Amino acid sequence: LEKAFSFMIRLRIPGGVVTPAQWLQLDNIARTYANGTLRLTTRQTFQYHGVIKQNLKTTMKAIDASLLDTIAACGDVNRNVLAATNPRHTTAHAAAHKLATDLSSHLLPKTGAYREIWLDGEKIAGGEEAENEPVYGKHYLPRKFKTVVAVPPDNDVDIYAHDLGFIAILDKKGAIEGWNVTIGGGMGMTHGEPDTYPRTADVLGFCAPEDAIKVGEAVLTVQRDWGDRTNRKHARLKYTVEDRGLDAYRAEVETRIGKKLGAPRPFAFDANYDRYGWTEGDNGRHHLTLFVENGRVRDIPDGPQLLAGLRKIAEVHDGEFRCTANQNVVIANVCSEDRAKIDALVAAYKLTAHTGALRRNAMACVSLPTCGLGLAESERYLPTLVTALEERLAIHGLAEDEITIRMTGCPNGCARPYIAEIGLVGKRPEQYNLYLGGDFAGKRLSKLYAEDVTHDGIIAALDPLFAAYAKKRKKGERFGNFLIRGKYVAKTSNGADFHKN
Ligand code: SRM
Ligand code: SF4
Repeated sequence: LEKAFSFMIRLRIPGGVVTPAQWLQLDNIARTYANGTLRLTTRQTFQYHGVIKQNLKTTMKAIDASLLDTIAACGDVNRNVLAATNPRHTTAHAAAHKLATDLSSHLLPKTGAYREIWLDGEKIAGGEEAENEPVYGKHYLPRKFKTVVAVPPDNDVDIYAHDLGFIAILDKKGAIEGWNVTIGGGMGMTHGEPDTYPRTADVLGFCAPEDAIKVGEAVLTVQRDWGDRTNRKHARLKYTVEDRGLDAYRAEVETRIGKKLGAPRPFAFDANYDRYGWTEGDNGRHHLTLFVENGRVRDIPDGPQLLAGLRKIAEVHDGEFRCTANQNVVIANVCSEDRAKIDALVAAYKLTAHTGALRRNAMACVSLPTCGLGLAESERYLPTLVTALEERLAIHGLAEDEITIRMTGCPNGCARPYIAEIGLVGKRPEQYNLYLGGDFAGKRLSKLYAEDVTHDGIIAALDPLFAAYAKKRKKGERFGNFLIRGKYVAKTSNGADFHKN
């Protein structure tokens, strides 16, 4: 008798946009083949958990029938490409989404193995030969590679956490003048191994719109050729930049594209959160951003009925759904006349229940029970911790203050904890390392503040800092910045000094 293996499946959805028809199909797959939940991830897509081995192929075919796929959602390739979601819906947002989908298609492995294995496709002769993989060659990349596209002032895609990024630079009319290109961000590290560290990306230069794909490909192929293939813990692009230097990397990219990059243009990010509630886009259509606690779309008795509610919305909605990189969902492109209908469903299914300021800015990775790498709870525990912290915040008059808090069950950093104002990283069951001093826009790395803390220890560590913040902050000063100014924690300039105190 074979063991009852169960699997996680991750979709590729560049820019995170799905139609209502696709949402209904995804919802149906969750209830038929997975554990009855849809999991929005920190990279604008969905995961299914609990798909048993005998249902794998049927599930993959159902995903294919919804015109979606899982190609390159995992592996040493360019992963799902993120695009700015916050639905101000300007022409720049449309351009960001287009660049994300174009990059995703251009950097997709060309192998026919996916169709052969999962969709009963014919074997394509020579399908995996190097000549058929013009970008990846025979050996693919040394490690995973992640790309995002941002539109300032929103940094909702957390551009500083990714291998490759494009920042929209706009002209006076709001059209895309070109892109600032970033390289060398990444979160993963290993406890007790200071040679591994998170790193925030650097700005490499500026490129014209027509060069963006070429530049993206060149950044990827330099990493393909220069990345460390002897040590997986040192194989991400962030270490290649540290080892070779930003100037050498830029020079090699310029050689490969046959021209110089421009000097970076000015830009400013003010937040990496999602702007909740209704917003109106340039085209007069409306967009509703809804909070989804830790991305888990499910029905909670007496709480939000996210799975049922979003299904009902999908049945009547004629715009689209947008997944955010903060594990939330936007009901996008709603005409004025339909807003009341959507609002009624949001109320009927309690979709905006339980959303205090700290919770709205909280993110947890999956961790236990499905993640084999989890050292401590994350998704199942963070809500309880947030409830306790919100009580303390309320006592200090900070209940409505936006502070980012992120938790992961291990140091791999799947919820990007090292660029949050409060970061908690699992060490062992019920014990976490507490990192502080990231900023609200996700630009600065945090620093280790307390080691091996339990639930009570976390509250005991944070409570006096909340009290001091309430009393001594300057007008408009964010929590992370306050902690640095007050010298409660040392500032981290970049990855190499992440572990230094
Ligand atoms: Fe992640 C591995 C979940 C975003 C860094 N990540 C994993 C695996 C597949 C565990 C494994 O390898 O066995 C986790 C599956 C758990 C489960 O049960 O579902 C997992 N990662 C996730 C998700 C679902 C977290 C979430 O709660 O949303 C995110 C899915 C993203 C997606 O849709 O593609 C997710 N992972 C991230 C991010 C954030 C990001 O990319 O913006 C990071 C940090 C950024 C980075 O890559 O530097 C991240 N995941 C890792 C790493 C460490 C990589 C490294 O360079 O050291 C691993 C482990 C590995 O690659 O060896 C990992
Ligand atoms: Fe798993 Fe660690 Fe990623 Fe959390 S951070 S999902 S525990 S690999």
